[in-house]
Amino acid sequence: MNYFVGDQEYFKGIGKIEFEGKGSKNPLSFKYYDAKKKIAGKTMEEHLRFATAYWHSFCADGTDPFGSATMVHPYHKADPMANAMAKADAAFEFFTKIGTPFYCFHDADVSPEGDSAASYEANFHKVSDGLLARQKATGVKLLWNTANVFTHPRYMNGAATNPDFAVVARAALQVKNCLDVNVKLGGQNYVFWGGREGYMTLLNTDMKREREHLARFLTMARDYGRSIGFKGTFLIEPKPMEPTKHQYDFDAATTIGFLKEFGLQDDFKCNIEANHATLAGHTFAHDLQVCSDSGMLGSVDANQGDSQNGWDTDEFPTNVYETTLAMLVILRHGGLGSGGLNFDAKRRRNSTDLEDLFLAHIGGMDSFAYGLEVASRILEDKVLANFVAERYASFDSGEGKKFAQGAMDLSSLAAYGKGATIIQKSGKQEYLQNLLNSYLLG
Ligand code: XUL
Ligand code: CO
Repeated sequence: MNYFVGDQEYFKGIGKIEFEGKGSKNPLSFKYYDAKKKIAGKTMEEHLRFATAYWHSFCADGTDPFGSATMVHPYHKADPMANAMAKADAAFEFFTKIGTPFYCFHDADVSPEGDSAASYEANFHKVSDGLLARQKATGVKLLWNTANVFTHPRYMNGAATNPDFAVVARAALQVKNCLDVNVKLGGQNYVFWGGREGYMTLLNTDMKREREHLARFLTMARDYGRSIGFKGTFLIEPKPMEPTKHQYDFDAATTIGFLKEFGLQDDFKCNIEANHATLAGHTFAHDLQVCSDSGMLGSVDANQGDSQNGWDTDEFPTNVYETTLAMLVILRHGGLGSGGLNFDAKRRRNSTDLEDLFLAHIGGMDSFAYGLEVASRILEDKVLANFVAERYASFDSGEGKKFAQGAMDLSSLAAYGKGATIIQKSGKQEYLQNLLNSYLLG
């Protein structure tokens, strides 16, 4: 069987990546990710809902601020539209071989803008017809798409928050087209990441006005999306900084507050990226938990940062401690719903073999599969749940219960406090960390 879609195979010599188990020495095989294996009533594939990110996998060429391209794409063509179609062939060949059931893209990843707004629209609709045909041929689905309203110089002062109305409207043209394409492709979510929605200095910025414009823009996008039949979830992807100094969607808590302030909480949830959470000074699990507690956990950009480097290094996730803690939150939440785990991650710029893209995804998929298995065992045994329930038990009966139910005022609470006996109780952090390790190390 051919696992590629077009006439040409781009990832030659690499077939479908299979589960071979942890004893396998074959680097091009899964050691833990067994798509059809059932865990707590669902298959691994259903729990994890992996997606490949188009931009890092098929567009990025290794360029960094200090060096030029290191990666040669075998599908590269001089003509921009021919290049877009060949890239789509390579992308769907990859999705099918690696076995990610979903993919994600920006408009600019899949389609050339051309030299006018009209060519942008025409090209995008032509390429998206090609993507639809490839989705039908392979069964791969769109987890989400988004508008790239941050790379082009016109967006240097922002997109929806640009001080120039003409630029705000030009960004709307892209978002409208992206929503049209989303509905055409049956997208399950639609993402807003505000890379340039923020500011560099307050000296030139009316922050109140910019936040209001952002909310107005998102409301218009929500209304347009619903009017054309988009039934999925709108997602905001928080990030504290980079490229702007202060981004308005700093972290999950800030974003949820913003959505509630402007009445968008019923249509929008968060897309939590691990390396954005750590850039904001949180752990990945913290931002997932904040979303879960507010019913706002939409989807995940699965990657990891570097604990010595401060910035968004977008590495493939390999840290099974972190993936386990993340899967604990996700399982307790009841799963990702229409969201998924999108590898917003790039191989290093000196990982230049074609097979490196496969190895990177295999590592990420195995790390989350391992995290899923461990987290599921911990939840099944209720070891953490029982400990935490016991820790808060004083709110389950008597005066504590009255407090929790809002049946006390400050005077009665203070009166209880006057006579209360306080017994010191350990938080047992080291005990719990050792327990977690005993599950992780099997
Ligand atoms: C940038 C980032 C984006 C979004 C989509 O840090 O994460 O790729 O995921 O625009
Ligand atoms: Co991201």
